[in-house]
Amino acid sequence: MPPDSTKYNDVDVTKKSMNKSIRVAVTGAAGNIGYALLWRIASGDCFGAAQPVNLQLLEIPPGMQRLEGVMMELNDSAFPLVHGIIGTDDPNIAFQDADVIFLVGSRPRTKDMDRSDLVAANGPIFVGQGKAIESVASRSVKVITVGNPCNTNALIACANAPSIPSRQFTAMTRLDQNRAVGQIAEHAGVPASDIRDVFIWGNHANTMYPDPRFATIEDVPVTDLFDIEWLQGQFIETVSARGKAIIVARGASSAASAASAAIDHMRDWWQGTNGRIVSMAIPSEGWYGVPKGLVFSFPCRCENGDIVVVEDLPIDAFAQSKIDENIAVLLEERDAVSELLGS
Ligand code: NAX
Repeated sequence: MPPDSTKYNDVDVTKKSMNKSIRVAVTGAAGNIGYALLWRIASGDCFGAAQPVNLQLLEIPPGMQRLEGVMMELNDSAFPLVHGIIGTDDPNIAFQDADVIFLVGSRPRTKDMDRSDLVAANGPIFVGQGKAIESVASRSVKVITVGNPCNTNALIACANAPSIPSRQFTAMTRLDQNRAVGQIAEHAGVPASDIRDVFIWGNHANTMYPDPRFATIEDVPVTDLFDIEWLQGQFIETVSARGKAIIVARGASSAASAASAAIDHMRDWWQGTNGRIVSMAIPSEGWYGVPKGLVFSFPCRCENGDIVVVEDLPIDAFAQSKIDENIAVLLEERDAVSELLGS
């Protein structure tokens, strides 16, 4: 091994081959998703084994003591790729020069809340955080919104950061995509790695449409393998109700799988998808008839740090009805938060 190299916790740390450290901000860092997410970022799963990170962690004041504990544990993990950690309750400090921001922190939905309560409770958080992004983040920042209702929260953050290009704001539907892949893999008795090009249209909500029409298992179309009744019935129902089923089974909402999906989303955006189609909710530019600006999950590919919507897929009557249903729900959510979208 060269003299400036060392192997530590199974990562080869060769200083000469390392990139310059990037600043990665995570909000809600002391929450359940944060607890799973931070270790995956720190180990190199997201940005690669040659990419050091400075972690900039945001909590609200009641979460600061828990955050201190999380930071102690991160320190105790002695990750070679972690070049610094700060914890703060001020978004202007957490987002300072951030290259990547994971917007996770927000209130999870409780039994007594319906979707409009959730929009009302969490929307204002993303006004303040959008403004902080506008003021202090890197101009090329990549933002993923996980906190629910994530599509509309991304819209609010984006609207409050007018000088950052809107294509740098995304919301996460990757957990829904991964759930769809998991269902197909289980149904076919194959590993998830054999399946490609399943993706989600629309909103991260129970109206989402997991589209299996272009999916393949080892190059065989999924539509040749499974009957249409299952693909348009139980498959969609299971994927869209999966979050609730996890809460019933575990007594708590999905956290490890959500963190894993956030890593998949950002890793693909950062490192590319190598031709695969993935789901990302991004501000529409009118693709597939989705009104401009609405943060909507589309089939995407990533290359050179950019997200490109796959624009030429045929839409049948069933898919169109699902897309229309999601447009209607997202327009309603947009109307409900209109006063949070700035001028
Ligand atoms: P937790 O309640 O465990 O953690 C949330 C953390 O955010 C808490 O530590 C809280 O103090 C902090 N927080 C609240 N407001 C904040 C603010 N203004 N700034 C910074 N931090 C703040 O929830 P967790 O299970 O981690 O879930 C986080 C969010 O992800 C929820 O909104 C949840 O609904 C959402 N999810 C989104 C998913 C998706 O696929 N898009 C799936 C999983 C999850 O349900």
